[in-house]
Amino acid sequence: MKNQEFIKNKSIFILGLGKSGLAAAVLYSKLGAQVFAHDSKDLSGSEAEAELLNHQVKILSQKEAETIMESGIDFIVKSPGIPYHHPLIQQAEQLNKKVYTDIEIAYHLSQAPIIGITGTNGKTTVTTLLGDMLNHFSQKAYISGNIGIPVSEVVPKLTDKDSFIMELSSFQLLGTENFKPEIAVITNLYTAHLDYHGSREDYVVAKLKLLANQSPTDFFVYNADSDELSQLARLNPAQGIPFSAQEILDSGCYIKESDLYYDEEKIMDVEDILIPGQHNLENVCAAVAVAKLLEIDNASIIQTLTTFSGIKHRLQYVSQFEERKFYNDSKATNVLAASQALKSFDKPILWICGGLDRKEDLSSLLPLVKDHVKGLIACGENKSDFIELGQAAALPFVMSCDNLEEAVKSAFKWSEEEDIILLSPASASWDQYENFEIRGNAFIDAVMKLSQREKNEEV
Ligand code: UMA
Repeated sequence: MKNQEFIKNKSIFILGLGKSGLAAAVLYSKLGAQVFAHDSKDLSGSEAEAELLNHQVKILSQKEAETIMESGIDFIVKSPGIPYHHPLIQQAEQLNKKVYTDIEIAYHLSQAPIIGITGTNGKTTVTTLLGDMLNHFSQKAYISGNIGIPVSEVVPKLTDKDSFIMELSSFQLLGTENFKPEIAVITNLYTAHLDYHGSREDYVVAKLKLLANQSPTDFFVYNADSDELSQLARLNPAQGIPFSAQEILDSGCYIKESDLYYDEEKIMDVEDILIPGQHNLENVCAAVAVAKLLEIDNASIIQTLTTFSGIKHRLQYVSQFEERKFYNDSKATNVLAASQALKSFDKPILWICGGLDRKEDLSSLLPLVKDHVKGLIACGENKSDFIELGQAAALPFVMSCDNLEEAVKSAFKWSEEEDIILLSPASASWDQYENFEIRGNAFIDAVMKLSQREKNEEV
């Protein structure tokens, strides 16, 4: 690790001891800092407490934390989700102490160049695709950040031959000062996290900290379908690399006549890309643009795009059986997410839907159901609302089920070759499952059972 003097012999206060705070406290302590930490949760007897004590981290109460803040803390590293109106942050700011997030420190320490990926949607997919492409190319890629792997766990492993791929949230970016990625990626900019940022303007300001320190030797990979991002690319000193899933571009990554291109070169047929949906084409273009900048060969790019079946539970390809494709979109816990899924296929869908009854208005789904769905199988607490929706769309097959195993069996019975069998509940899972992951796994199990049973019957 470079610049270790940034940490050594410093007094650092860590606010929040979730995944990222815990990893940061341990790392800074190993690098010779005196580390104080506070969490509003009582950690007594936990594994986290044992690990912190093992690394000489002092866990403080709120009162003790207020006192220590007055007496010689060099800077604060806070968990990304803790708001700036937190009393200890307010106190730190009054005392003119710097308040960082872990990515600022990781930037100072990293031997490897940073690829920073943000955006409202798609950042996890782009991060994962890119990591996979780099790994196929036999270069070591380390993915980290908002994807669930704290940057402080990864930074000690890096050499200058590696790539440090970070998925970055607006919360993380807000706590940066000198942070600078060699390659910055913004997938898109909508509106999110208003409860934290207060306004779209402030949310965008946080996201754009990604570009704040870039210079002409750096790169900015941006979605050219967004006027806002295209304008930013003109203003940013870094070299702009556009991508588009809608327009043919003069350079960068784009789709032309059903083929995926980078600059003048055809990379592959879009048809061979495994993850479905227009939104995923955008993610693919973003990842390919970065891959080409890193000089990853086309074979590695193609290998990823023909085998990567999606982030688990987000329009995840499960399997193909008797010419039907099965997709698990259990993460679609609301109407908007399910409508994206329905739009993603140009083949008829047998749609398994329903879950916790939040009295959501389903009417915006009606045109999509009419255009894309051939059969609707509703499970869960709100199944009667989905049945009504299926009837309003005059679908030939509409039925309710008690569980996913039954639903998968019925969907298969009604399906024909080339059809899509999709779980996209448009509802939360808590009526029948502990969380959406367990629901998605139940769907995958049901698909596996079905294919096994049908195969046994054939024998
Ligand atoms: N806490 C306090 N005081 C408070 C509030 C919270 O002490 O007033 C404590 C909590 O008790 C908790 C800790 O602070 O122990 C914060 O835990 P956390 O779960 O919020 O954070 P981490 O476990 O460190 O996880 C963070 C990211 N969480 C958030 O940004 C909210 C994770 O992103 C990230 O994967 C992880 O670091 C590793 O880098 C998650 C996320 O939800 C997936 N991100 C948001 C999103 O994707 O929309 C931005």
